Amino acid sequence: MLNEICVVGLGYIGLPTLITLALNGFKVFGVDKNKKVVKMLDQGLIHIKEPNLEKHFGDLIYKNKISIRNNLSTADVFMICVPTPIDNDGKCDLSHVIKSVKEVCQYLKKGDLIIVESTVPPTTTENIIKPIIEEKGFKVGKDVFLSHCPERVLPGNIMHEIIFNSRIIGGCTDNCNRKTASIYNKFVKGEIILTDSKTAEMAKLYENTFRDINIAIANELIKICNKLGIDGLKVIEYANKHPRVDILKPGPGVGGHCLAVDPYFIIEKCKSESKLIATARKINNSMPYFIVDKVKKLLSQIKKPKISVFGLTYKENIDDIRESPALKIVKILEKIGYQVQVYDPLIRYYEDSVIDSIVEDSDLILILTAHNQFREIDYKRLASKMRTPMILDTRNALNIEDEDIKYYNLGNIN
Ligand code: SAJ
Repeated sequence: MLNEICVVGLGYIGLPTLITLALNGFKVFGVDKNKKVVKMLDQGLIHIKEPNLEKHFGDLIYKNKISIRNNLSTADVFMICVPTPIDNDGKCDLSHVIKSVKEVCQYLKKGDLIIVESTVPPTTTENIIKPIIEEKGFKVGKDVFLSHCPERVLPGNIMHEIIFNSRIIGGCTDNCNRKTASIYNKFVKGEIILTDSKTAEMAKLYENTFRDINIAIANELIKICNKLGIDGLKVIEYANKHPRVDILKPGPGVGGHCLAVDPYFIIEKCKSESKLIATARKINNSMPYFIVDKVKKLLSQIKKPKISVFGLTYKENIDDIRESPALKIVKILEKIGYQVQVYDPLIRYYEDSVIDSIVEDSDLILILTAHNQFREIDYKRLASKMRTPMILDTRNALNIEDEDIKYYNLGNIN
């Protein structure tokens, strides 16, 4: 019987997974190496911002339905949700996964199940993780069970998607699939697909790669239209009226721990076959420089320009700044010598009056993330405080038509 589940790694995926399992009646405990995180969680406080997480978590901790620990111990199921960042050579850094699997092996007993939810390069489960377990004398599929079941939830909507999205289970054997499905069947309302581990690994990577390539199409279109003096945003709007066309949104670049990272896990395995993927990455990585060039042009006639950046997170309405193109843009602007002030109410709390002091005497509001709050701002009032009332909206989040404000987006800036 698979009675107790240990979730290893309590970040953006592990914590919501732990909560969902507990809400669905599983006996669970969570382990994280970060002592600060463990201390916070143990007090019922959450270290990440994600809708509907805190209210459930506080309640579960209060009712002793979840315990948080610094170290592993025995369990029946181990779910590995640790990060797989990219290293300096552009390759997947598997060290957290490998370390976690080795630690799990110290507590492994016959009948246990290990599920790797972390995103990994294709063949990792079979060629790297399985041998670590078998080295300890366990036969995978007979003594213990191993599957890759990639997380597919969208930050900002995790608690919904963790239940309603379909799941791909890539077990090392049919037995591994059966055991793994018996866990997800209890809380997933989407389809549960059973396959082998390398197919599951690749499907996960290609979902994000598909999106990255499609965003690159939108970003490249903006550059082309810009050169030809065409409003690229209008081109996207009109082209998308075709029943089989759906061009995504152009912007200042692609961030986050998924789209900006996962494609490299394919490139590292098959460099000469993945030219389109690599080109898309290059296009998306070039967008911060494209934006900086536009900013330079807008401010070229202004002495000691001051820029107010709105939004630092990698996308709207979340507090995550990992791989955020906004960070890169701010860094370059500061290096050039511009005076830059950042306003991001999702990262820290500001008194109402702070926004006024941020835009005071400013020459440009540069919108890099489309938080909902930014749509509710009275820009006419803010413009009256600026030295040069100019806005560059890289996310096409606003639609300002006001003769007192020079409003630019990626469609009308040349
Ligand atoms: N972006 C654009 N234009 C768009 C859409 C997104 O520039 O039209 C940018 C965003 O601003 C952001 C980046 O792309 O910087 C990524 O944002 P996202 O919302 O596309 O995706 P993530 O990284 O937050 O989450 C993705 C999701 N994958 C897919 O939608 C295929 C999610 O389902 C995955 O679980 C997650 O990656 C993950 O963990 O792999």
